[in-house]
Amino acid sequence: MLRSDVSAGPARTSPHDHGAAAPTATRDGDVPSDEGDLVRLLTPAGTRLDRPEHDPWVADVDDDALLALYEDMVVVRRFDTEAVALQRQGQLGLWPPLNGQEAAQVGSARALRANDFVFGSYRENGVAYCRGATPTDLVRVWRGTTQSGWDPRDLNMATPQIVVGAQALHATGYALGCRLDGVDSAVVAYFGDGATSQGDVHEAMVFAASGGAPVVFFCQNNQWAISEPVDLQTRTPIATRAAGYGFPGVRVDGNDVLAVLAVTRAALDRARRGEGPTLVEAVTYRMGPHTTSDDPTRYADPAVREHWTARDPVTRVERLLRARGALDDEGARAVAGRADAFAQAMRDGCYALTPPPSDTLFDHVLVEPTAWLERQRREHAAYRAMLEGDAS
Ligand SMILES: Cc1ncc(C[n+]2csc(CCOP(=O)(O)OP(=O)(O)O)c2C)c(N)n1
Ligand SMILES: [Mg+2]
Repeated sequence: MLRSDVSAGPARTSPHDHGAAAPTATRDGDVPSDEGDLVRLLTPAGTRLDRPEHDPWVADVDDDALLALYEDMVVVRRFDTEAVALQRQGQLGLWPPLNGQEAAQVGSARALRANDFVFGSYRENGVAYCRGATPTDLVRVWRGTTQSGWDPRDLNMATPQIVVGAQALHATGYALGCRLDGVDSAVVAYFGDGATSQGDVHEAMVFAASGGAPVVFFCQNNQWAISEPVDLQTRTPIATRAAGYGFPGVRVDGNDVLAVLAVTRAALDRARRGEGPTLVEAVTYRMGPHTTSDDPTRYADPAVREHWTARDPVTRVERLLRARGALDDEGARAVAGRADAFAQAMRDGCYALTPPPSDTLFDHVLVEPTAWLERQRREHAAYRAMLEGDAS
């Protein structure tokens, strides 16, 4: 059972007592097909479960559609690995890995329509990929050559938010605007378990409930806020908090792409029907560091990581596809080849990004220049000239 299943449970007893109990293998060595109150449609062994309440939401997902979800996850994992390598090689300043969270991101993002709008944190690069970000879009900000990686209007997705939880407010505001405009768009706010401790997220939920905003609050509970475990931050499952705001909350196996797709589609549909927000808690695990600046070996228990390795989001879909005869070695190699090509394009695009002139920093601060800003621009130019004079 997941630790955050325990409502009002006791405080953590050791720094390693977090995230998951010891794995309980079944006789055939599989992990349990059911875990607590999680919505799950696909077991870690790749067995499709019958869940009459949720099945209709994914009734259209045939083998081809499942293959597409599998390929999305393989590509996302592959470019995430490439970005980490680029950072280690000094080509990116920082990267927030999403390893382990592929199903949560792909399943939810593929539930969206083109005219829906997404507000994410810094970790939603898998979502950005599904929204149509190019390989280069994904690294622009992390290389530090621009202040935003893409034009939000092109992807209907805001650029990464670093201020933890702030995007929940932006999402609620945008969703209230959609309602006032009478348009058929819904909004998703992505944030982490740690962000639910922020006042911004609370305020966003209060306003969304009051205004019946067509917004889905999608919490990826990856069990960590940097090195802070989730069970320090909440004594109840995060999804149960929704009841206090007066809208539904659902806990889903965040490593099950089908279940995530189903519950997100249902929540978006509810939003579009004018019935207001839903909180989705996708229970997953951050398999890597918080960012490339972090060292989780100082605080994360390797046994817990093993527990989650047995619940890998990509492996279970691959198992189902192979069992159905929809994927063989040759097919898997072809998918891996396309993932490699995307990663190579990301690397090539990264190398081609050159720093802009440093005084462009001042260009987008305010729409109309002010004397104060112009003075700073002049001072900066003088400083640069002094450095260049020193160098010659
Ligand atoms: C308002 C604010 N406080 C603190 C930070 C520093 N910070 C960056 S990420 C992070 C943890 C967020 O954890 P969570 O919401 O679970 O998201 P995850 O990183 O796990 O995806 C913190 C505390 C910040 N960026 N913004
Ligand atoms: Mg987290």
